Order: sequence, then structure tokens, then C-alpha cells
Amino acid sequence: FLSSPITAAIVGCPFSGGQPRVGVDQGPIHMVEAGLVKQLTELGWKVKFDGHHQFEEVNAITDPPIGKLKNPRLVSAVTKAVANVVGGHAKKGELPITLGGDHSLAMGTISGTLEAYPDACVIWIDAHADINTADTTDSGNIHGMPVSFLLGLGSPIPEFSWVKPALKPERLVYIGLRDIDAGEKRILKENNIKAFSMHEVDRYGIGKVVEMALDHVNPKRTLPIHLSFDVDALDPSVAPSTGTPVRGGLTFREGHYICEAIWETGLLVALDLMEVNPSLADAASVKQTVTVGCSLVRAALGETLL
Ligand code: B3U
Ligand code: MN
Ligand code: MN
Repeated sequence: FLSSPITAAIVGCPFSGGQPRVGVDQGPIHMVEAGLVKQLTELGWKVKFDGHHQFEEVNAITDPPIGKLKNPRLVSAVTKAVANVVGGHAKKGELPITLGGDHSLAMGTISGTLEAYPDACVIWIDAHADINTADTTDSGNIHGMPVSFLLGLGSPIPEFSWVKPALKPERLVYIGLRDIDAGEKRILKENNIKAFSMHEVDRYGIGKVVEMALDHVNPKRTLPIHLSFDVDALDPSVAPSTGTPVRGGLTFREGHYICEAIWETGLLVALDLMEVNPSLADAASVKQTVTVGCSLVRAALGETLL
């Protein structure tokens, strides 16, 4: 791991197959239309963007559920393609910025990152733990499950055999949790996975929480960092247009602080900004959410630090 990238590659992923609500596939289109490429260029980045990912590979798929899992072949094919794209950028020394789309995409983005940087750690910002397995999921929505696949937990599903269990529990940390299923709590405990819920954010403040999160996952500040940011980690008053808003979330500043502090480490190698859904809520709320999404990306790429 030599030096911080100077080229950012925007990977637009208009994909919604990991959850039931239409519209989240429009998230990346709105963020690019809001001027994200120009904004990052003005920050001094060389920005690569040659259109949103088209997912031609999935057109012919018929996809009945496997157990409880919904759209399993579709999600598998899409996330596998995303893994190759993200891994390809990372191996060239570029910083992939994946715009979702639902959070099942992170199965692909993190697989790609770990392909290029096997010792990378993952900082997962979310209201949810997204760590259900095929056995524990109630909803069957795969956006609630990507982390378990990356860790290799739960009964193996042949359709997802391409996902290597390349993430170790001690290289993963959460911030922002507040809506976790009983089965997920058990998984977090059994695997000793560090999580800072909103309770810890209240108790210690965001500055201390980010420091503790980094101390856990990256104690010597030497490992590459993949930051996976679900916009629903933010309070719904800050980011209303998302599929599963949960009240009591991160403030505007807390969300940005996380991005700034990760940027400050100089170790960021990949970024996801997920679950912006412009079809939910009124026009002003959509604009607000898209604007916040772009602003978080800029913060993670160094905008706010002097
Ligand atoms: N844990 C629930 C709910 C959920 C997870 N992620 C989101 N919602 N966005 C599930 O469906 O697994
Ligand atoms: Mn999520
Ligand atoms: Mn979430």
C-alpha cells in the first residue's frame, strides 16, 4: 500500500434488486446529475466516469427465491460484476467511489477491494447491521445480508460461491446502528464484531467513537480502509429519501465528521454511498438527500479539511 490515489473512479450502480422498493436504482443517476463529477474535479481529483453500470449480464435471468432469498441470481450476477469493476480500479491505484443502489452492492465492492488490498479493513456506517444470513433473514432482502456473505457466515448458497469469505470479523467495525434484528445481535456477539451504535455516539461523542473504531480495526493506522456508507445512518431529518429510514440517527455533522476523519488517515482506498432513493418523499426531501450524499462523498475526499 504505497500512496493515496489521485484518480477517483465513479462506479454508478443503478440497482435495486437487493430490496423491494423501486427507485433506489435512480440514486446514482441523481447524484451524478447533481454535479458530483465536477465537484470532485474542483477538489483537485482526476475523475473517471464513463456512464452508469448497465448490468447487461442479468437481462435473461429468471430468478425464483432460493429459500427466503429474493432475486438471488440477479443480486449475485450484479455484485459479481461490480466486484470486478471495483477491484479493477483499485488494482490500478484508483479510488473507486460506488454510488448505489441498494447496499447488497457492497458484497461486490468489498470483494473487489479485498481482491486488490487483502489486508483492508471495513468501516460500515448504517442504521442496520446488514449481517443477516440465509438462515436468520426474515425479509429475504439481500441488502440486509451482504456482510454475512463477506464473512462466510451461514449456510453456503451455491449461487454466491464466487464470494470469498475474505473479510475477518476483527477487520470490520460499525458506526450508527439502531435497528438490528435479534439474529443479527447474536451473530455480532458470537463473532466478536465491534459495533458503535447510536447509544455509543451519544455517550462518547462522534470524535471519540471514530477514534475507538479506528483503534479496533486499524490499530497502527497502516491498513487500507474501505468506507461503506449507507445514507440511512443519517437521521431521517437529514436524509429522508431512503428505503428504510430509522429515527434517532447521525446528524449532518456527525456523518460528515466520520468521512473527514477517515480521509484524514490517508488510508482510504474505496468508498460506497448507498441507499439514496429519489422516488421516496417530496421533491425538496429528494434534493436534500441527494445533496447530502454528494457532500458526504466530498468530505471523504478531503473537501472540509484545511
Ligand atoms: N434487518 C432487516 C431490515 C433492514 C436491513 N437493512 C435495511 N433494512 N435497509 C432485514 O431486512 O434484514
Ligand atoms: Mn445498509
Ligand atoms: Mn441501512
